[in-house]
Amino acid sequence: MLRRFPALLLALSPLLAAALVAMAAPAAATAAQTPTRGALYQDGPDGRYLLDSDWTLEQDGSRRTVTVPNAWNATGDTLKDFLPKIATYTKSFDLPGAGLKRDWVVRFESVNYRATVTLNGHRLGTHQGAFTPFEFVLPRSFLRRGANTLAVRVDARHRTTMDFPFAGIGSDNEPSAGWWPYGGLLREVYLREVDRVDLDRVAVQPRLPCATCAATVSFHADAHNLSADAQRATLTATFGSQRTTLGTTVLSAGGTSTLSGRLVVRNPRLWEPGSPTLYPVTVTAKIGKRTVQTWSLKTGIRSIRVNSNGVTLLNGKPLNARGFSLHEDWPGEGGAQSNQTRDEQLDWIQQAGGTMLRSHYPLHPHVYEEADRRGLLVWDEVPVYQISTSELSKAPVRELADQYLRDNVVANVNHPSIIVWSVANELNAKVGSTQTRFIKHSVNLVKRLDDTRLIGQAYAGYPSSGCQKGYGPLTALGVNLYFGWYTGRLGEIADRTQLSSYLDQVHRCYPHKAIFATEWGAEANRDGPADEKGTYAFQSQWVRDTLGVLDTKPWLAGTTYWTLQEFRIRPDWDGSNPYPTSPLHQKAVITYDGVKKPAFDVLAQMYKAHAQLGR
Ligand code: GCB
Repeated sequence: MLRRFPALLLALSPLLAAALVAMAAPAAATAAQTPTRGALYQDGPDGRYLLDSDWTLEQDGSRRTVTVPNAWNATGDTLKDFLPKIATYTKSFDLPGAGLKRDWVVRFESVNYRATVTLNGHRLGTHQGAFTPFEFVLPRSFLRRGANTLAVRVDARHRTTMDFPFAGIGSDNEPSAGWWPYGGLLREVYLREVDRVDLDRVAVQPRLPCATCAATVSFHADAHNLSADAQRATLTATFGSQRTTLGTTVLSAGGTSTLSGRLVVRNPRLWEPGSPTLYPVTVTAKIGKRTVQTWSLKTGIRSIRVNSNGVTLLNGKPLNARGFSLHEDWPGEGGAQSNQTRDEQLDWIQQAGGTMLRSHYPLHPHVYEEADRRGLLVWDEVPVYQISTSELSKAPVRELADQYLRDNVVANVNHPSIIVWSVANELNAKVGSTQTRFIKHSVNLVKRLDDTRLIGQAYAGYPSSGCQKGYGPLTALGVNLYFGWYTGRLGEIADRTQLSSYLDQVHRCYPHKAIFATEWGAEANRDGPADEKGTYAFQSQWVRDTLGVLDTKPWLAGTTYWTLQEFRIRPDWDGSNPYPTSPLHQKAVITYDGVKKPAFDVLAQMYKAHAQLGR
């Protein structure tokens, strides 16, 4: 569930609660404005208003006016810029729409890392973790006629490695991070106007038993009554030109109910790369004859499964996709990207003939919508990133992992582009009892929310790891392959010619799982000889050799090169390049500034020559 109610208010009367939690409201430096209607992505409920301009950012005793999304350390390459800190964002606004006659919800798409939110000095609640959305209902007793002040204290410092993905100073006293810890309101903030009943979760799940079969579409929607009286609400849904009802429910004041329905689509037009057919969908809530909210989205009908030979089938056709991993990072924007630069990254993937993408964390909804429209497949991962087994054995770590998994599936379940839910990246390559329990639990959690996709995990590929029983419940595996780039323990991956036999070993270990080569990459930032690590020539040859091997594995479900574009990581990163350019990670085939390296063309040529979706 995304929504949080201020805890005290559930038990106390509004007046008493307001008196108890009232704190001095921070003074907003800019004048109140009325937010404009609109959203940065299409799918979702109506009644959204963007809180984007004229936020005041207070940090280290100084104030400036910023536009949200905002990463306070989008520029600056030093350790000081890297080290996560605290800031307060304040926004003054007049209620738009019907104002105090309605109920209001505030929605944050991504805050890194810990958010404490107040409205007019009253605490709304807290949230931990970036990349997934969260919401608070704005109690009527907190709202004012005239200017309202929303304040978000953002604390990007990690208390321990139990806060993840970890970024900061590690136990060895060195900077530690898998990518630059951009701090702030990294994605946009919305106000949502609600006429008594609000739709929160909407899940539309087409199931296609065979490529020529009829599809069954199931609908689940959570309806919340934000008003102080019981409400009788009726939910209906449309899918393309068809219509169904999810039923009528009586919601007590503050109550929630999940309504479900289904319909059959005969002769569906399928979604797949090259032909990404999307159907328009609506879910509508009515009270009496009045429509109080409509949730609109687009989704596609497709199936993804693994056959008895371990070949992954998309709509019954063998899949062997090619693509890129990426990070949300752009010069000047940092991790608070605009839709324009997101589109540029997706354009590059398509220019190279790619049909797939991956990231270490849930991406902005616009990326998924574009992937849906463009016919790009997504390996969708939560940032359960390189967590040690001793950390994974701690209950708060597993609870946070559960939160990420749940919130990711709930937020992104309607995107046909997503074919794999990945529960983690690079936990211990030897799967002991702690990780075995984690995998089983995570798979069950995801399955309860969505059983229409593969469920996977990415791990570092070492021959010495052998076959791991603990991966049993997973239907997909991602193997990260750095043969001939890193050396590994006792040099076990130093030789790139060992890659082919290692991959065959992986396939023999897991003959019935979808196997993706989720990572492979070599750093490059200069001209020089092909046998010198870090040169463009080395990278081009290494890419040719590695992809040449991947191309010989017909059972592979796909691969994503690590990465599309360079990203900022940490001041002392070298990535095994003898001459690194701090703080950049440079395995990408496009520089941070957007210049293609020679290996981009090598990849593009090979990607385009490869059959990614068979017949
Ligand atoms: C990995 C990680 C990725 C790193 C990459 C590297 O296995 O999953 O986050 O950036 O290796 O370059 O070392």
